[in-house]
Amino acid sequence: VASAPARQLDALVVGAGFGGIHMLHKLRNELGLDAVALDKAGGVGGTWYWNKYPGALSDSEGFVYQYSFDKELYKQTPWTTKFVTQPEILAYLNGVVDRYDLRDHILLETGMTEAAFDETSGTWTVRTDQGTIFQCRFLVTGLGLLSATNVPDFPGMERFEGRLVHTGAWPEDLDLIGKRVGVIGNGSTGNQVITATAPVAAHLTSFQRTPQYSVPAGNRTLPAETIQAAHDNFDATWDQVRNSNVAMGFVESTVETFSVSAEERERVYQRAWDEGGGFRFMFETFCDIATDPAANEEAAKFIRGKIAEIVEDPETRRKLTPTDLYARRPLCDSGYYETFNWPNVSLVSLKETPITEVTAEGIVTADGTLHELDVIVCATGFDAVDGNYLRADIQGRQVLSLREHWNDGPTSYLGMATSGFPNMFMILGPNGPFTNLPPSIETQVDWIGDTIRHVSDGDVGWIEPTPEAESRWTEVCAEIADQTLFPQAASWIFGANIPGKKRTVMFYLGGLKEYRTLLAEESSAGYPAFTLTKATTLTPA
Ligand code: FAD
Ligand code: NA7
Repeated sequence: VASAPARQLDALVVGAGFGGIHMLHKLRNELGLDAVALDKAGGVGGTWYWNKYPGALSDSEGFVYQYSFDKELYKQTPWTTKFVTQPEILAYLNGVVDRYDLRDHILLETGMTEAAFDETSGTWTVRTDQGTIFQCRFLVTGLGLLSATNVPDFPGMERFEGRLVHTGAWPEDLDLIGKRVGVIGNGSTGNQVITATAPVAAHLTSFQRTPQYSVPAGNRTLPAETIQAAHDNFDATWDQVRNSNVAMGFVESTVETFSVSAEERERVYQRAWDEGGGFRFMFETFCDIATDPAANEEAAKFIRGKIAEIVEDPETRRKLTPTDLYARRPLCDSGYYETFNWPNVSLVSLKETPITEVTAEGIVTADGTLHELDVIVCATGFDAVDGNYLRADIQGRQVLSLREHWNDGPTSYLGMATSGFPNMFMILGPNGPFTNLPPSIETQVDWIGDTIRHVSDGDVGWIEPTPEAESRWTEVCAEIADQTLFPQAASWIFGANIPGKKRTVMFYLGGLKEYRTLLAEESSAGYPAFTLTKATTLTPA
């Protein structure tokens, strides 16, 4: 079969979430380039298109979980609560797409299957699962860092006669009212699904592998004055966000846990517990919870005490109480521990009784119990950061495949570019910042836009980081991570949640402020860590 002719573009954006949408706007409306975006999803919105499970809510506060590049857009955002629900965020992103006339330039239900760089023409050729081909100078990937679903592989799963779903690919027709629901996983997502489903399900069984520390979200309708203040203080708010570490819209603590009395510590933890928010609890209370084991244990003890107060049944309480470090992404909830006091909710500790098989009727655990179910919800997380990159066939210069290049774990320079893959820019690629993500996405989109302009305007054909710069960045990320407790906890932040995946550093934990400084230094110095190949050496496509 003869293939269709390639569509010529200046730039192709893959992914239409927060990252891809902003990038497409930048390329088309600010740089005036001929650019198109594609997404394998049936709608725009990325994470917020896919995760339509009950209870899906941001864990960044709404006033900073949005774009800041357009003050007028910000003023129009109609959110009234502290955290924002999935339908609200999805509606917001659809509104952004329409506001900047992007919809006609986004191809949905179109997945990138292959991308290959041709050194002679200096262009990327991208093939899709729809048989379409694109040829472009710049390839920007916003494939999502929590997007490639991790579906467990228990014996007999194919025999289950009820519905088996993953939260990250939630079917819109699924109704959990009156059903016997089993939820595997109790991370950020599992915690939300469990809490939202218990009130409507006939019975809910939580299959828990590792107990989690969680604090209240404290989600509530905000007073009109608070919302007005966010609009009035737009510049100051975003200035603070960009000059902070986790970019969550609060001032991170500089107070050490043991520099204050035990009574003061209790008061500070309690205030954060009452205010709500996982990131506030971990970073606004004291500065050393994520770095000092003793400080970490002190905060953990406070949460364990709360679990002891909340959960009535001693056996359930024991199973729900974590004993290890408080060093995963900090969770918050809308009544998670309280849910286990409900008569229609039960908890199975998989550490004590692992799942042995799935049958037509439900899940069987090692004690021989058959948990009869109508629906199995896999809230089992994602093959984070590089998952979607490895699912596509991406070839750089000299037929180097990204899979080979990342054989020892995903790497990049500045979280956005990787050597051997010229003019390819990743939004939220490996070793990018670990923050509230929209401000990091905007930082990267601005930098990528400036870099593409630099390459387009000059006599440069392509740009790619040197292998030395990439290795150095990987080392920097590992060194910073090692100063924290995060690598010691098994979580997706270090690739520890996927069976067989190598445990590597996948984030720059140096904070957004420092990250922005490094990016500005790189571009203002004329990209010293990159190789710039002259356009004159290229043959026109
Ligand atoms: P995504 O929104 O993941 O979009 C990536 C898109 O790329 C997807 O639509 C996918 O279909 C598409 N894609 C991937 N591969 C291909 C391919 N080969 N071809 C075509 N299309 C492809 N972050 C926060 O900062 N705060 C929060 O409160 C928060 N809450 C979250 C809650 C949930 C349930 C989840 C899963 C994530 C949450 N995140 C949160 C992280 C969230 O992913 C980011 O905030 C942000 O939405 C990422 O945007 P993105 O555009 O980079 O990626
Ligand atoms: P997470 O945080 O990776 O949580 C996944 C959960 O699923 C966690 O409780 C895991 O247990 C559990 N899990 C994973 N695989 C299995 C198997 N095979 N058997 C039993 N249990 C399993 O993903 P989330 O979707 O909750 O959150 C990801 C991010 O998205 C989150 O940080 C937010 O930013 C949004 P474990 O703890 O590994 O023992």
